[in-house]
Amino acid sequence: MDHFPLSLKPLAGKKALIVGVANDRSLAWAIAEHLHAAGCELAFTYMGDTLERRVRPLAESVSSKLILPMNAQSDAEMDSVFARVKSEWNGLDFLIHSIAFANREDLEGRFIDTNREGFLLSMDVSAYSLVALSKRAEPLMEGREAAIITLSYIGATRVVQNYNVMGVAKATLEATVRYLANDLGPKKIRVNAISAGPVKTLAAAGIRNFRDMLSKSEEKVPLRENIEQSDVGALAAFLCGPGGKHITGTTMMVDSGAHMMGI
Ligand code: 0WE
Repeated sequence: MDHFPLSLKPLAGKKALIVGVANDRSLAWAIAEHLHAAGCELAFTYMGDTLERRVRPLAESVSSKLILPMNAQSDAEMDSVFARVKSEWNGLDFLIHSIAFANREDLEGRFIDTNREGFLLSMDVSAYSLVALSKRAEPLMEGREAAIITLSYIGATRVVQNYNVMGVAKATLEATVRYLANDLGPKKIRVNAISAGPVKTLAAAGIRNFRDMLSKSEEKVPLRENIEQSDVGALAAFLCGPGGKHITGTTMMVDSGAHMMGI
């Protein structure tokens, strides 16, 4: 048995759509770099002109020819993205979903103060978008041993001060992963979440006391060091490769062991 086939580009010829790169610190970008290093061809989406200016040079640095606008709240824009992916690639192996949003005022104070609009906005962008994208990816992924990966956080299952409505949205996202994995399993499409420890990205910038949170967690976690973006990239590449073949419906923790500690 050839347990360790030698291949420098284990994902050569595979195609991935990456949703959620904001800049070179993004978890989605670390995943893109790892998939690119494994030989994968990449497509990217961005939301708005400001992010386009950040995403386009990054995408071009990995020879991406598909750089497309997409607001996660727009069905029509999602349709356009998948129409382009179909016409350019006629198939898709991997979908990376790395987007979330809550109103800034909903990421502090008491969760109980979340209003209907803020709650639904966070759910729509952070959780429903995975359903909407997976539905469109399904016909392109059939017969390819494809994989869908999303990003979560421990606030989904434990109360994290100030994470508030995002925690509820991430709980929904993790349950969404299980139901999608059940629906798509018969088509050999795997669906998993990566739950990452805190990292300094644009999404974390401006979160109150985030620096304190990082230094506190570094002192307390079993491995005594915070994660890096590349830890998430490496796990995503593993899940997309042969090691992930029978892994679906899970949330994998990349958090230096934080999740299993009491208090
Ligand atoms: O999921 C997240 C944050 C996602 C996020 C970030 C922002 C900042 C800007 C969602 N919506 C917004 N809206 C904005 O206006 N993380 C895992 C990072 C994060 O955010 C926190 C954390 C951690 C960790 C918020 C409170 C407490 C901890």
